[in-house]
Amino acid sequence: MSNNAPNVVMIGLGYIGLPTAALIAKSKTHVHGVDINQKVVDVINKGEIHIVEPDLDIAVANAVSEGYLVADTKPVIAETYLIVVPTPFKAKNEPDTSFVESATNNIIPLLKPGDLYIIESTSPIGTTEKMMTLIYTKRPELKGEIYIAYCPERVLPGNVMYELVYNDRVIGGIDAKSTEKAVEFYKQFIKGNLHKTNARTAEMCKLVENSSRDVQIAFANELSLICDKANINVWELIELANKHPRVNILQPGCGVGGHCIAVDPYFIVSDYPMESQIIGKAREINNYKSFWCAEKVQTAKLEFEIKNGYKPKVALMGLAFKPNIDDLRESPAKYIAQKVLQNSNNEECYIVEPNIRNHHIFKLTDYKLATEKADIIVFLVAHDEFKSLKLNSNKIVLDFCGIIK
Ligand code: SAJ
Repeated sequence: MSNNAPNVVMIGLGYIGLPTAALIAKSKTHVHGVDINQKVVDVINKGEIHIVEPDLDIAVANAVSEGYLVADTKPVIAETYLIVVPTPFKAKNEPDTSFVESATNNIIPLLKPGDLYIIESTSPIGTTEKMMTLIYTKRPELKGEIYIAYCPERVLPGNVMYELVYNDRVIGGIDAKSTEKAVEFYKQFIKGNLHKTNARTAEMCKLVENSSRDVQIAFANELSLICDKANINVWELIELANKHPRVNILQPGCGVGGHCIAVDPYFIVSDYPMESQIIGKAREINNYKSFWCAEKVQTAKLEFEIKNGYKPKVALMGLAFKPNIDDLRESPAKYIAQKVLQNSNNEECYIVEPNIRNHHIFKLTDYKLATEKADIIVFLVAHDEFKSLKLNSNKIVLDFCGIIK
């Protein structure tokens, strides 16, 4: 057990802040974790966690029991301050940096010469400079006396504890000495390479990584729409095109979900609407793909009823935002299921999500039972379980994610 004053204050104990706090504490650095939610603070101080992430439970339990991680609703004096709070959206897809601003305001009275202030939250370009101005306006005597930098994370949910250590990081200070200071800090915990740049480039780098993926998925989704009209199997087409040594097309799906790829491109589009034509269009295409899938289901139901004289039973296979996870955040499959249920004309509809036991809105059905009973089977998410299903040939199958290819 250790009682020293904290070296690090971590503001925001969510999906990234808590694993990062636990990682830093593991190297016997004292971390004072801050969250506005008292329940989160209480759970962590018991050595428990409030989010699902492999190996995080053990890391937090150890950090708390050894006295290197303490959670609180208020920051205290430290040497390094990390801002890892959400940057959500206001109306019209404009990023809301008020959490970053409020976290910064809370630590401004605590800052002293020599301190290091780092933002990790995904942020619009110029946020770090804006926070620098905020700090220096309230504490002009600190001008040039503290270090300010931006360092985004790029971990994959489900593999956070590994990727936090081994992924490369991009670190951009407001000046060269801030960059150096931040690199020295991260060097203590990170084994990946640390790449130096300025704050604006580091901010843009995070946004560009996820926008690039969104644009590539939009290309695959656009191909799927063209192929549907042209009567070409898009999965076969992409497999063949990817035989080219320098072509690597991603997979179409029922849209793009999650909290990053479907969101971050708007940070660029909202500030640079005239210039970000492809980035903006990719968002539109990927959103449209979900709408298109829902319409396809509707058309298939009507055609079935006209042909057979009775209403079809429909199985909607998958609700998660991507394969083999239980996370429904910003899920296009969930959006499609909701739309199909809204348009329902009393047909029986089986909702399937093998990674979730119960859901407060959707009544879930076992995936094998649903495919046996349904007349129309709609594959929304390419979960592994679905790939081994033996489907009766009299079923109508709408495969939006490449299960039967
Ligand atoms: N998707 C497709 N086709 C594909 C690949 C993905 O339709 O070929 C869809 C998925 O089904 C899903 C969405 O895109 O709905 C996003 O999935 P993802 O696996 O690309 O990304 P996330 O949101 O789980 O995590 C990403 C990660 N980025 C990449 O894999 C490039 C992670 O590295 C980032 O740190 C994270 O976003 C983040 O926090 O920004």
